[in-house]
Amino acid sequence: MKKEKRYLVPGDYMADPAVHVFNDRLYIYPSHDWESGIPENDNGDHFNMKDYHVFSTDDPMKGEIVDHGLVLTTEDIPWAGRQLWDCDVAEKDGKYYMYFPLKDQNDIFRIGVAISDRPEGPFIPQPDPMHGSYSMDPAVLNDGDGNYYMYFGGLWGGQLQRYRDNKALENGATFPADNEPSIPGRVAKLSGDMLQFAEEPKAVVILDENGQPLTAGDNERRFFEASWMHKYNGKYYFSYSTGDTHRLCYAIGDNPYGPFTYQGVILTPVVGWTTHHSIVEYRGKWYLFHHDSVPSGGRTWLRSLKVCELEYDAEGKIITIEGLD
Ligand code: FUB
Repeated sequence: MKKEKRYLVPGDYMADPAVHVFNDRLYIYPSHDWESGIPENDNGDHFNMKDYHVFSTDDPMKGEIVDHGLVLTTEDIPWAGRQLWDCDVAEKDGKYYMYFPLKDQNDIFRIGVAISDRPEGPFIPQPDPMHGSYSMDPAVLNDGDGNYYMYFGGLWGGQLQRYRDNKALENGATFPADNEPSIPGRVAKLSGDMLQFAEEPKAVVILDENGQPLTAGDNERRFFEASWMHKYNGKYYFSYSTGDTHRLCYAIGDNPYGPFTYQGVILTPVVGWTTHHSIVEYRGKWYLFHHDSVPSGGRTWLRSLKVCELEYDAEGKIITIEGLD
């Protein structure tokens, strides 16, 4: 379906938008791309981000997009190595918790937490990453019953293939055969103080139409990175990027842990290698926030934030949006 779309921050390169409604206002938490000169490779070294800005608006399609400035940089984080990738923010009891992936000084992705009294930051980081955290792309669901769940993980440069049963593999990394179940994303309930996992992370299993887990060879549908969770009509919609096939897809479940049954494509491939998103309801409308590399002339590491409305059909299926529009 052809949609009206808007670039949100034309003056800078921002990617990986996590968007939430706090105090009746939309807050946008993106990655901040820049030209670091690092050559492009499959490990994602060219995504060499080092800080975050926060943006907000009361009308994503037409309103002013307020830049709240720098809210966290790698210089503030005691355990920082490199690469501040996709973050997310959750509110609890008037405090705002930013979850950010960052490589430590051994070049291993961990997930850190930074805290603010305000949704626009600045955010003060905890001295250490979350215990037992690994890989990247954290997305947090506030389930509305006092429980918060973090979804995370990503393949290739995201390092998820280096772990099984929440432990680092001794041989480094293993990918399943094409006919074996794909490597799943992970989900874990957060502790009451929002600073740690309250449990061992579990697999986010996505089933096909026959109730079988999607296989590693099914790269048009299997999970790669960029988890997001939203609820619609009481169902849990887990959405994600398929990475090397460049789609945003989704699967529906009855509870935060799943399993989830594959449903279809939210966004067809955009200009650029990565695709990443969030889905949020605001003042009675649903929106898809994502990025592409059109304004940078296709440079995959210089991405720009975009928004358009998102619609469901009568059965609750998301109507597919064209990425190249
Ligand atoms: O921005 C760096 C990485 O690219 C993100 O963590 C992935 O989801 C992809 O968008």
